[in-house]
Amino acid sequence: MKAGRIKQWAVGAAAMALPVLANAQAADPKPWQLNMGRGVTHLSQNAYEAHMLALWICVVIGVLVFGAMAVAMFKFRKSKGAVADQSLTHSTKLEILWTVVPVVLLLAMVFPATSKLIQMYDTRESAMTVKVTGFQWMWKYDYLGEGVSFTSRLDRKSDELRQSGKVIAEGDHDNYLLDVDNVLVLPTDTKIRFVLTADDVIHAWWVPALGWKQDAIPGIVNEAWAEIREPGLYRGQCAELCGKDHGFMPIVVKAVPKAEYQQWLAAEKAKNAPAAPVAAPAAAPAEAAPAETAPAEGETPNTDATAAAATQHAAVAG
Ligand SMILES: [Cu+2]
Repeated sequence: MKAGRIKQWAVGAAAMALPVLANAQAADPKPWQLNMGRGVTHLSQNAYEAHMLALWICVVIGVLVFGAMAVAMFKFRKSKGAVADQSLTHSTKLEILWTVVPVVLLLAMVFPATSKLIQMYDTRESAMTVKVTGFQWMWKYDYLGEGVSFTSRLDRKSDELRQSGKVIAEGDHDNYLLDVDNVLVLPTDTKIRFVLTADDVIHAWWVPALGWKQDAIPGIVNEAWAEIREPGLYRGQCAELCGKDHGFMPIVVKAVPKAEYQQWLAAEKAKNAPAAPVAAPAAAPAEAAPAETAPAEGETPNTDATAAAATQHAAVAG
């Protein structure tokens, strides 16, 4: 029992040390990972840098403060005959020092942090928009302007395992509760705007490798963006307690090179194609024709995605 636990700790410590030694954090969080990862986007790199700056400032402060305390306690201990100094009740010099130093430190952190936050909210000049809608308990993705949309829910194997009542062993599933049936396919090196909303309760869409999480709130459209640098599979989860199956609505993003994405998109469109000719003649009586041109015009500028999102949202709800 005891040996088993020691082994467990040893394995954990090794797993913890390995990424540090290799100086390479994988995009997805790993068990026993202590530091945050760098992620695969510009924004995640920004978050990592802001975090490391604050972390190192805290480390230096910690070493200085606890070091001074340790020295004081050891050097001026009672057994050595130390007597407490009761005369120091006020020192203007010290007060100025311990006001100025924190102000300088805060300023050193606030300027880079602010510029990073501004970048984070700048969704202009994005090449495409994906609408993310949270449902109890799955996600729906709409590639706005492309006519491609699908839902993404927990993979069947995870679902069966979780409902089987058995204790999950290591070999049962490679990505237990972190796999989905339909992954969100995105192109790399492309500025992708996300508009996020929800159909029922508040959810939050979170893929750590992208560097942000954003609330998905019914009746509100939130924005975010990502430009993924490396192709790969990035996993995430809902990050807002949204009901009993909150833990069972994972997210999987598959980032592929642009050409591959275009192929995938064409294939998805082809899948939906057979339905289109059937719908078109039905909605084409003479009088409907002018009305039909209006939404087509509105669809072209990307700026109107909020309205488009609202329309699609209503369609989903119905
Ligand atoms: Cu949730």
